[in-house]
Amino acid sequence: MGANGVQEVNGNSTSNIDNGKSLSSTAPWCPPINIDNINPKVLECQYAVRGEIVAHAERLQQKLLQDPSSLPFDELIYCNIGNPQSLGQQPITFFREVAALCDHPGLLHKKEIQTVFSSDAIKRAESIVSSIPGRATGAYSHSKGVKALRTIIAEGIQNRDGYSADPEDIFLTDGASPGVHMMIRLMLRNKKDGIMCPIPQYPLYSASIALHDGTLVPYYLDESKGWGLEVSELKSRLEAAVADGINVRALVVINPGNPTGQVLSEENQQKIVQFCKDENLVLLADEVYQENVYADNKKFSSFKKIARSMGYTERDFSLVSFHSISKGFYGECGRRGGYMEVTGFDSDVKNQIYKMASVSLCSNLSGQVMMSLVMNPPKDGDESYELYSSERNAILSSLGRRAKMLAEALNKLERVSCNEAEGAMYLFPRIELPEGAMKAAQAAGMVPDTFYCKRLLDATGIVVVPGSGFRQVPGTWHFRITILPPEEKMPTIIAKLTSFHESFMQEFQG
Ligand code: DCS
Repeated sequence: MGANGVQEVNGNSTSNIDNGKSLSSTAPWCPPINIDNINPKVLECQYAVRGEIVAHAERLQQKLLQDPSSLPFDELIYCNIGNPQSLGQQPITFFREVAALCDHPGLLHKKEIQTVFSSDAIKRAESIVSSIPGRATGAYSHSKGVKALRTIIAEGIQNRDGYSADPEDIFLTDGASPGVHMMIRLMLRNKKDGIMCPIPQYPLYSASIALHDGTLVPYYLDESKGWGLEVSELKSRLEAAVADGINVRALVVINPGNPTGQVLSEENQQKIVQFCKDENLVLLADEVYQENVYADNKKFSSFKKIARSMGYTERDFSLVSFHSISKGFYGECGRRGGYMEVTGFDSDVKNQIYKMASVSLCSNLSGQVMMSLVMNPPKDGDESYELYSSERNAILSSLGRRAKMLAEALNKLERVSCNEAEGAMYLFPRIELPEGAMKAAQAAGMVPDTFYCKRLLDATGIVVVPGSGFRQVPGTWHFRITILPPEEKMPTIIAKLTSFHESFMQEFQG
């Protein structure tokens, strides 16, 4: 008998019939893997952006399909995830022209393309295709990504920051997420190793730390100061973790912030760099929203630029910066492209990172191509430049207007306060839930902000994520809503949200 009690049965063929019954029917099959014996770290890991509210939304979607009049709304509005094109955002023409030609290079020999594609897209595609070994986006590449594309990206970083970047430090990834996982996996040896993360945070970090069996060392962003990041808070949280016997190895900073939308000032960034330098921590700079800045008085500066401007170099400061094709004004998140720039690590550690990347062979080539386009868009004077910049500006200015409109509406709601989104794609309003709602949530066995979000979904079809999924100051309640629905739909969404909120408050405040 095998350990799981079924191997002898499996060893016999099902034609082994006893009194007309197969042997396998006598002992019910018990799958070797079940919920009680899978890796407990998988159970521990949570990812609210696709959590229970979204699962409920999917059920409602099915219900609507079967009977469109069964619910008090006629469509689901997915404001739970930063997925711009799923909500109607159009891709950037130049990027798609180059992508199409790279994926079907046979077109490059056809005269007709000159009437359909812009000349600079054709030229760019030809140059990219000829730099890819085998001219094939269907082939594996070097595990760090195609060298010529990494070189373009390094030049893009250099142009952005004014400091040099080395293509050998660039690892192309399927979105920023695999890069984050790789670095966390590299640094965490056991539960005693910790990584400092902002609270609220994007749950990729808490999930990855849980999966890799480390400890999340929280530091809190200050909601009353526009989700400010205070170095005094970093210091006291680090000291507390060290006193608990944790080896803190790295600090994560998300700038612009998700879910909080703040854009750090250069002065603040300098203090963060100095803190990491003094405490000998790796700085993990999540900069996927670097193009999404809306506040007039704010601008994005990369941590690489800040560290270099302070005189820190490859030899005395460890910094990993993450970027992605998923956000910005391009929103190509389904294509999965990203990079991490790994600086200030010994070459033997970099070789280990390369080995880890090699285990997955390479990131997808279409994502690599797109990442190179994001870091090297059309320039003034190129045929596509005018269209490119008008598409880019239209998307970014509309996102800015939507962020403002939604924040204003949220701030008008009773017991709700909301910081503006200086950048990124979300608002994270705080709700003071009345005692009655807290009790009703408890009776329903739900976390209070999940209860609010579920009621909102049931009443309006608007899908948002409870603040508890991002963690928050205990006793405070929030939700995260994207600013991505089309601008013309915003007034309807705001009206639905407002009327739901009023009736919710009426129901529970009495
Ligand atoms: N870092 C941050 C801060 C993010 O918000 C996201 C995605 C990622 C990394 C990873 O994205 P990619 O792997 O696609 O590059 N944001 C998720 C979110 O909060 N909504 O949509 C996805």
